[in-house]
Amino acid sequence: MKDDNSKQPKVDIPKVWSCNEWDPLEEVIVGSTEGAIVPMWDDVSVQATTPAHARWFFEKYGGQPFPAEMIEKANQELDGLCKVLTDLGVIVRRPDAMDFSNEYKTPWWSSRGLYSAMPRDIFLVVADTIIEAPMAWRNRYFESFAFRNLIQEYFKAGAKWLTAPKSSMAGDFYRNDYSPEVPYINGEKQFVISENQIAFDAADFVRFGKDILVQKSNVTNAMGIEWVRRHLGPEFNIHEVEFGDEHPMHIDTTIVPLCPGKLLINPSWVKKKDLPDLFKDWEIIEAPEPVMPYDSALYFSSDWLTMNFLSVDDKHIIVEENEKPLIELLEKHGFKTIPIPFRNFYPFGGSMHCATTDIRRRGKLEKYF
Ligand code: ABU
Repeated sequence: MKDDNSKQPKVDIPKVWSCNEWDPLEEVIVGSTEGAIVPMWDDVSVQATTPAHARWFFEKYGGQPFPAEMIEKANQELDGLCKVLTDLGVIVRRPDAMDFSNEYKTPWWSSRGLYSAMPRDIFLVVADTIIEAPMAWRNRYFESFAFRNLIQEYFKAGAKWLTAPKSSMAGDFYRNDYSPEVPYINGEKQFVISENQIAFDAADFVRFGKDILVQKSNVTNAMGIEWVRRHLGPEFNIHEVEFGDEHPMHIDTTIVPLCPGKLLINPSWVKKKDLPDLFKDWEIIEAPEPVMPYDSALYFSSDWLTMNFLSVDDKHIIVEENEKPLIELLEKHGFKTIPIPFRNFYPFGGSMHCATTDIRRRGKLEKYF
């Protein structure tokens, strides 16, 4: 995969440095749908967060490549995102090509891979540290290797690199008694993964400088959160939050910080009164209903990908061009939007936030609460 490494970073901050979602973006990894493989429907971890309306897609294509036309259209949109970022002066890096159709075996199970489309799920950059998540889907066990050359390059340039212990993902890691139809038992949210081994995806964390919010989900458990907390140490406060998403997997369609003091919330899952006290002095902005109908090609996600945009800095936000109500709302609140087509990427399970991971944002590690 070609990337643009021709521009050299300004050197007065580390090569890898990102503390929040809104500081000026200087370098970013953008994923790829090249070689993407459709998961099997009978995979319980996939079923737990997959909309029932998408079952036909997994039954038809499970274990096979995504249809070529879907891959091509999504990759065109990714290339468009890369061009917009490059034109804004952001250095864009891309993963290596990897054959996700190869079946691999561990002592407990076998699987094919998924894709390298969503680096946000794998890598959490906290200041100068890249945290590589252990993941919780078998088809994502080796996904980080598509990014390995990049991460090694960043390591050689001085970044810290923590890789969390991977779960065996053996049968007892998943809960046989879990049913997506029963999201709560006695008021307690249920998840398909157990607590018997460490698990988290990076996209269940959202960074506000020295405070980081995280949710338990169908890919992130309490042990995983504790692992991150201990490794980041006392300089950081890791706040566990829970909202109304019945099948949570990744927090970046639930709450999205826009800049210090402004938080966008998904009103169908987050009630203002349920936000942690941390936000008592923040302006809370409710996102408008998504434009894309939920019965369409959203195979892997909720319809709230509308909120899964990418901030270039605290005033400029790259958004999906069809999300007119969101664009209007953001502009009303003083942000400049940069609309681009990204609808064809949605069926892979995310939008621009998922499709990227920050490598460098120019700013300081601060407290915002
Ligand atoms: N990977 C982000 C998807 C979150 C959601 O389904 O809303």
